Amino acid sequence: MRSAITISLVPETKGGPFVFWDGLADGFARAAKLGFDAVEIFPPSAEDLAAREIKKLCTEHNLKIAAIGTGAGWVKHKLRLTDPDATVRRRAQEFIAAIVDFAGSFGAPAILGSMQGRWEGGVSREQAIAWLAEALEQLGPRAHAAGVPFLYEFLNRYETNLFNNVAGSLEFLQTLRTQNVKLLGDLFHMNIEEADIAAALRLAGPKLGHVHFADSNRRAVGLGHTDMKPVMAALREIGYDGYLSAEVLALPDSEAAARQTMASFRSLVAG
Ligand code: LER
Ligand code: MN
Repeated sequence: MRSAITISLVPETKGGPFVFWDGLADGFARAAKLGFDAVEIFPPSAEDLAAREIKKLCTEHNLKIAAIGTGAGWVKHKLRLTDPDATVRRRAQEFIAAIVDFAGSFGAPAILGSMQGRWEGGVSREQAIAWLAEALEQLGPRAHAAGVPFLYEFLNRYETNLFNNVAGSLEFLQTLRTQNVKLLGDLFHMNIEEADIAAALRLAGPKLGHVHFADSNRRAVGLGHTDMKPVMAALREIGYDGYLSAEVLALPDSEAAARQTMASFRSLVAG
């Protein structure tokens, strides 16, 4: 398993669960100094990312891109894959596709989290799920062309009413033709929704594509009450060899959250 840490380039998400906030050069330098393997980037859009600058930073700091998030499509642009308006759904899919392509060129997957939206108002659950499936049937193969999976992140009940746990998400993925959508298990959401996080990870098995490494309270691992021993045992048991990517609050500050994450990563992965 490899370590990663988040950099948000979206001022509108200030106070959200990202560690570094002061631009790519700053985030890369600080991640490298603490010994992380990779960074996960949360950009305003694909167009706001400069491939050359990122290539240079990856080389200079010997860091990989773990994944790129699409959440700004919702937070900043109010785009959701399950919006009742067909134009909004189409723009949402294009927004994500551009990030899939950009991330793919770095050998990294894109993440669908909050842009999945929710079913509500005149949109039935069946309809919302059908729209989500339709989008994933495009995005999965698109990511496959770059040799990476597309990551579907189930969220806790306060953030979506589509899928909140591994069991429901897996059942949904099994209805898709594409086999290239993998699950992102965010340990914060899982702490809220799963009866047993370790059992849920075992159930996900080879379908687990990425992990958001966060404690019960969205702080760095070690600063909440999630029992990480069984979680790590489950990840080892399923042969998970992806990233543990810190999507956590910058508390008490970015540097301390990053250091705490690295200390936890080292003791849990080596232990
Ligand atoms: C996205 O990765 C996520 O976990 C959301 O809870 C952030 O709003
Ligand atoms: Mn997450």
